[in-house]
Parts: sequence; C-alpha cells; structure tokens
Amino acid sequence: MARLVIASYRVAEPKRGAAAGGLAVGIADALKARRGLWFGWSGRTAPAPSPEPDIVEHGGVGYARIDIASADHAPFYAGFANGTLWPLLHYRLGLMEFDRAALAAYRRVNAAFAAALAPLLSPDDLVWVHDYQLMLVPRELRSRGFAGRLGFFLHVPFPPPDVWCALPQGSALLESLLAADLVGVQTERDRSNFLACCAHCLGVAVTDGTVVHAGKQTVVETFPVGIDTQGFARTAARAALGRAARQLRESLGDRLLIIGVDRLDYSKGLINRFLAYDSLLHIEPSWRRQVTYLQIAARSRIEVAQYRALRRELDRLAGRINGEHAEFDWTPLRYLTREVPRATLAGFFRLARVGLVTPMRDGMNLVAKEFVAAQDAADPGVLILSAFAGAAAELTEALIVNPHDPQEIAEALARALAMPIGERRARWETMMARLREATAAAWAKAFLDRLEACPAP
Ligand code: GDG
Repeated sequence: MARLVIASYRVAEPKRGAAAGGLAVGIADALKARRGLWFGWSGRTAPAPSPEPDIVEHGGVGYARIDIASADHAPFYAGFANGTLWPLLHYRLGLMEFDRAALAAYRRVNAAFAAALAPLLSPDDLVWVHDYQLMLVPRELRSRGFAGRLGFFLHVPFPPPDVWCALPQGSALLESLLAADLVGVQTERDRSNFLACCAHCLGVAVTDGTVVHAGKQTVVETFPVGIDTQGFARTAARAALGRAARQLRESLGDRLLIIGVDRLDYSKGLINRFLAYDSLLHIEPSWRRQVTYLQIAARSRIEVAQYRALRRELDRLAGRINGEHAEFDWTPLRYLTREVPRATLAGFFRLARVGLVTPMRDGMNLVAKEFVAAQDAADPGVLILSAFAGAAAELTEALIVNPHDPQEIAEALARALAMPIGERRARWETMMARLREATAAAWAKAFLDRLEACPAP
C-alpha cells in the first residue's frame, strides 16, 4: 500500500490525534493504515522559514512541521488567505481585500511548504493537499520534481466564474490546482463552478468532469466530508448525563432549547439568525418564556478586521434582543464567545429541541451533521439548515431555509418548536441513516481510492 502524505496548514498535536476534531477525525485511520506523514505549520514563526521540518512520530504516524517566516505570516494568513480568498470563495466580493504584497507572501509561504516537503517524498507516495491556504502547493511540488500521485481537497465552496474572475491573478491558482491529478470539492455546485472557471479563465477543455491543461489531465469530483457519526453519538449520550448538561437542563426548567454553534465568522449567518430569533419573539409571542436560545460562537481570526467588526455587531444585537425581550427571571438569548469542550457541545446538542445552522454559504458545515448524530432516537430535535450549506445536499429532511430572510428562519423556528414527535422521528431517522454510512473515514477512503486509481503521471 502506498504511503499517505497529508499537507495542511494546521496539523493536529501528535498526542491528541483524532481527538483534536476537524480534519484529524477523517484522516486518522488512513494515516495509520498507510504509515502516513502529516505535514504542516508548527504554529511558530521564525526570522526565516525552516528549511527542514521538525519531525516526530506518534502511534505509527509521522508529524512534520515547519515554522513560517515572521514577516510573511500576517500577510499570508490574515491577508491573502482570510482577507482575500475566504470572502471570495464564500461569494462575498464586497468583503474581499486585495493587495499584491499579501499575494506575494502567500506565494512565499506555499513555496516554503513545498520546498520543505518535496525532499521527504518518494515517487510512489500518495500526496493529499488540503484547503484554500495551500492552493499553490500542487504546482510548487511539481516544479520541485514530485511526479507521483497528487490530490487536492477544497473544504470551502468554489464560486462561479463571475465571482472567481474578480481575483487578480486567479488563473495562477487554478493552474496550480490543475497540477494535481485529483481535485475534490464538497458538492456538485462547487464542482460545476470549478469546471466553469477552468473553461472560462483558462480556456481549457472540460469533458466529463476531467480537465486537460498543459497536456495534463485532472479529475474533478465531489467528496462530501462526513463526521465520526457513531463516535459523536456515543459522546453525546454520555455527555448528556454529565455535569455541564445537567446544569444546563436545570437552568432551562421546562423551556425548550434552541442551539447554535459556530466559529464567529460572517459566513455563518449569525446576524440574520439573531434577527430571526428576535422576529420569532415578536410574531409568535406565545413562545416567550417557553424557549431559550443558546449561541456558542467561539472567537476566530481576530487578526482580521471584518471579524472584529462582526463581533461588535453581534455583541450589540445580543444586548438589544435581551434588553427588549428579557424578563427578570428569563434571559431569551445566551451568547458565549468562548470555546466549549467538544464533549460538552455534544451533550448540549442532545438536550436541544432545535439546531439552528444558517450559514450564508458553507462548504459543508459539520455542526449540522454533529447535531443530527447527537440526538436521542426516542426524542430527536429538529435541524434548521441553510440551503447554502453543502450539508443541505445530504440532509434534505432538515427544515431548509434561505438564510438571507430572517422572517423565513423565524417561521421555520416556530414550525420546528411545534413539530409533533412522529414527524421529528421520521425526519431524524432518514438523516441519521445517511450519516451512519457517509462518515469521515468513508470520505477519506473514497478520496484516496479515487486518487490511487488515477494513472501515475
Ligand atoms: C471548514 C468549512 C467544512 C465549533 N465551535 C466549537 C467547536 N466547533 C467545532 C464544530 C465543528 C467544527 O468546529 C466547525 O466545522 P464546520 O464544518 O461547521 O465549519 P468550519 O470551521 O468553517 O470548517 C466547512 C469544514 O471545513 C470541513 O470540511 O464543513 O464548510 O468552512 O466540528 O463542532 N468545537 C469545540 N468548541 C467550540 O466552541 N470544541
């Protein structure tokens, strides 16, 4: 079996492995089975990027990590990756900032990653590069002589040509991705947008989802990311009996819980979600005192100005909603900007009657899947899900809403809160059956099987 090499911006702490959540959950089995190496950033900056990574081994898996040049980290990460690419890939041209110096830093960091990784590779390795921070790594690896099988997976959405083309020098990023043998995206919409961008920006031929550019063939397919469904369900069942869940239950009394859990990010639709809850309390006053909405929104990317502005806006809105609707013994909205431990979250999901997941645009949205996995089969909660989350393609029995319309979300909330148990169970069972099959491990296996089937270049 070929060795697996993963390259991603962040790497899990070796000792935590899959317990770290995120990407680690999906790739843990594959890394172990294929005596893998996980390559990425050490979390440190240094005057110059490390020429050689620091490598440690844990549980049969190697972890190779490099420092990023101090002068490059901010323009690379807060600048190009999260100030330019993130808004662009989420269709938010109005929030996109562009500056050539940031693009140059992004190029340097991607080149430094490839320069440190290339000497560790052998021609029959399977190399799998992840996400928008490393879009130039495929081409950089090829230019350093790596000719083996190379895959790239994009975790976030891919926009249509009219949006993508606004990015100066965007063609160079597309060309780099086409240096890979396999490009994976989350949904059919992302796939058709990516192919349309290749045809439109590069003028290349696209047939049956395969792109031929500069004499090289690249397959583009969808691989929707999953979660460790059974593992998360077990964690939730256990955590629901624990102290934090008991305290939450006691604090709620007879009130129904609506829960939202997101990184504090403008793509997650938090402002419209708060407005929707405000609207529910106005249009359906019978729910006053009968519900509590708990929103956990862990601070994220505070080095980017747009995220700080969003935080201020949400703080203001939360204050306004509570000021207007609260009673001396009822706080309608509980809003936390700190991280909550993963198991505690799982237990809270299980207590909730409604999971509110309304991103304006999201590659997949794992919270939606975690909410479903965490439910008690005898008394499952209802998922309200944005039509623009990748997860909506699979979780079709959720109440699907347009996140641009707070009123529509409010109506879905009223419907979810009043939904009879029979309908709740029927919807949940169908979604849960799907999630039991479409796990994170199945996702990684599908991608790697497909990559292995690509003809060796
Ligand atoms: C990107 C794409 C795609 C959240 N708050 C806390 C916490 N979380 C955990 C959730 C979930 C994860 O973080 C968030 O994953 P999402 O998928 O919802 O969103 P992104 O972070 O934007 O991820 C996304 C994903 O990549 C995978 O491909 O689905 O579309 O944007 O697991 O539970 N975890 C803990 N405390 C918190 O407060 N412990």
